[in-house]
Amino acid sequence: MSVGSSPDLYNILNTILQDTAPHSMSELYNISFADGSSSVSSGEISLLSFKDKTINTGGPITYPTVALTGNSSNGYTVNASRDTANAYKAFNDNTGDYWQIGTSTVYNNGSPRGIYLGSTEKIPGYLGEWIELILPNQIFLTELQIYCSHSLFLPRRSYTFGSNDGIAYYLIHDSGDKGYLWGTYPDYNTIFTRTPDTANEDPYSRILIIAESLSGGNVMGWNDINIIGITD
Ligand SMILES: [Ca+2]
Repeated sequence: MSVGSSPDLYNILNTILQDTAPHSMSELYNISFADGSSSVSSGEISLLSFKDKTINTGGPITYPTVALTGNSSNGYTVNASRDTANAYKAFNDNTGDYWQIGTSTVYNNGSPRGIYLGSTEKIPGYLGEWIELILPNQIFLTELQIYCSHSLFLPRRSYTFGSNDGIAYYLIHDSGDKGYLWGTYPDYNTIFTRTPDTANEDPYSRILIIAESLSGGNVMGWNDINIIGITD
């Protein structure tokens, strides 16, 4: 649905109520606020939660917009190169658990620290373990954040691809080498920000992250990933 400039939730709800077309509660999942927060959860609407907030229409939205409870959850699907049973834990909004991207036999914990020892190569020419989020809608990626419990586990160099069919992948961003032990922990770290050229690039419903290198560690986890984007 389209809304006017600087709408508040009451206007949106009024629009829905007065519109003869059926509306799904899931439409409300995509509402984010200018202060960075977002709502709604589980189809429940709390008018209080929208009080005094400005709806950020057309602004960046953090995906998934709901905490995933499985690899196929709420219209989202998570795929990963390993530890597949726990892949969704990178998208469950719980920083107390994680998807295990590797161990010291996958990414070196000796010298040189964090280089990839495996042979996984989902995209020809890009070795490294990977995780992919399939969204229910297409987005133009604007930012990628990863929460790790130690800087060792953050990707040192990563490649982020977009796809709409799981077959053809397009490189969206090459982080370059961010250096040994970059970032803060335990915390969300911004892998990159970018300004999409929406007139000339395609939005994607699949976002794939390949980690070419980390900084090291014995058991490396990615506790939470925020995929941030705009829809138009
Ligand atoms: Ca988690």
